[in-house]
Amino acid sequence: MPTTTLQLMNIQGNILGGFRKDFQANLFLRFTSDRSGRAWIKEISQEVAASSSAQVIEFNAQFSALKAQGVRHPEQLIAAVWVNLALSYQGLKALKLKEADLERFPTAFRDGMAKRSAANGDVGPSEPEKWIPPFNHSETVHAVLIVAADHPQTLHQKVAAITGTPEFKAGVQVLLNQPGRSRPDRPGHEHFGFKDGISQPGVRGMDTPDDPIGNPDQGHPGQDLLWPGEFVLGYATQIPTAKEGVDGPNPDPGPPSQSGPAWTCDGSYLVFRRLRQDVAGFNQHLAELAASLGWSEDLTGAKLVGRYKSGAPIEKRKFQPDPYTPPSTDPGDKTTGNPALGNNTALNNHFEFGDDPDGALCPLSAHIRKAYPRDEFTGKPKEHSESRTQTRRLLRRGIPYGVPYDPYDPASASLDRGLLFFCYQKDIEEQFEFVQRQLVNNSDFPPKLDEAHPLRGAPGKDPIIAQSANGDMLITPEKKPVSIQHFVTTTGGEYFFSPSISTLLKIGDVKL
Ligand code: N7H
Repeated sequence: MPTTTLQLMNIQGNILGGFRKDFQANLFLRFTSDRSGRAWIKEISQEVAASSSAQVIEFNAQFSALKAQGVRHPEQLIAAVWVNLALSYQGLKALKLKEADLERFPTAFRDGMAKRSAANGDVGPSEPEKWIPPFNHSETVHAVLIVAADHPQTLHQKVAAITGTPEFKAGVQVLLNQPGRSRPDRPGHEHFGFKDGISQPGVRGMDTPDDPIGNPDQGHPGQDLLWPGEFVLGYATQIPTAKEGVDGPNPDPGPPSQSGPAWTCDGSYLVFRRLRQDVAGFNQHLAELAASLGWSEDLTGAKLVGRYKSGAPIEKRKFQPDPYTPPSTDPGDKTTGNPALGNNTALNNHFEFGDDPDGALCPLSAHIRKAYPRDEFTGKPKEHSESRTQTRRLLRRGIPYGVPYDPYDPASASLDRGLLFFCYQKDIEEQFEFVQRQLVNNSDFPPKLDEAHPLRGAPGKDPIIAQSANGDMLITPEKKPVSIQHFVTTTGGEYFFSPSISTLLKIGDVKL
């Protein structure tokens, strides 16, 4: 199998490494002028260069090694503060990059998120006019500076140092500082209570197979290794058609990813969405839904997401009896959220949906089945489904914002909390927008398989992130579709480009 050499020192660290810090400041910026904006970019490029994918990957490996040795708080032994920068199309324009170069960028990026809102499903309570400033058109966002640290003090110090320089003061205005922080009460879980950050695409040249001889095309079991060009420009991509004789996605390298001018190499498109979560509403709805179905709340939640709150995939539940939870009335349900399974990288991603074509275990429209359908039938010809799906993947880098919901505090329900959703990809239209439009918000996805597997109606929209007020979900083939209410609202967002470190330096030096 051909390998690939990634220019990790030139690729920003949140793209391939992923910051994975508990505290993150997200500064949405406006450049005062092209000259002073570039002067500041020259200055901040040094910080970004010290937060490359090479450094972040190495740090994360050390951190994981300490954890594996039983160190409970590795952040008390090793620490790092990371800084990355991404620019919007309006930002590139404000910096007065060459017009001919700017015109080469794809339409989705040039439009920006607000202009694409109707097709992305951001309507009603999620429409851009209702977003918080500056995303509601009150100001034009030129850039997002992401600063991430293990401790709040080090984060504040770094942000103060960055925003205190003469170059920053002259060149940049902070439109919004949106803090993100992992849940202190349940680290690694998002506000509805589910473990997040479990499944990510494997990247060839970065992730290595657990079993190089027996299973060379997967990192951890079930984690398909993809060509890095799906996420970073300038590298081999996935081939969207099956390879004869190969069960699974086509393992061969496709043509290198290209987008925009030549200087986009080693860069990546970044989608940011500020998603508000109504946790009290979700909890109440879950309780009512569970009562009406005669299931436990744990099982009902798992049916909506595709994983239990512990992270255990519902596709595996028949193999994992859980002695602590009484069995529900669901036929075949012997288990539930076994935490050991949720944390076990040999098991927690090792499943497909093809063996569950009617959604008897995992509903066809469960969140993780919609957002990454694995070997699901996605349309004819059937044999290409899995290879096609691998061209729609996202490197997710989300972090919660706001304090966790406290059911004993009446004032807690109305507080603003949710997820700062970040994801990197080679093509916004073919990846994030495709997932959002053709999968999440499409009640007919996945399509009818064949006459042997007739669906009793449409699978329904994604029960977690579809923005409509409510909708029907085929929660199990044995029952009628159930009415689902939605509790996630878009309150802001933008499309950015995260350039290579050498490109940032060139922008700073006015060489582009
Ligand atoms: Fe989702 N949730 O808590 O229910 N997500 N997500 N997501 N999501 C995932 O596997 C959640 C959002 C994807 O590879 C898990 O890491 C919430 C958007 C994808 O099997 C959980 C919000 C988009 C995956 C959640 C939210 C996606 C995924 C399981 C918003 C894209 C990987 C943990 C508030 C448009 C699927 C894990 C795979 C997993 C939740 C947003 C996409 C628990 C609450 C906007 C691709």
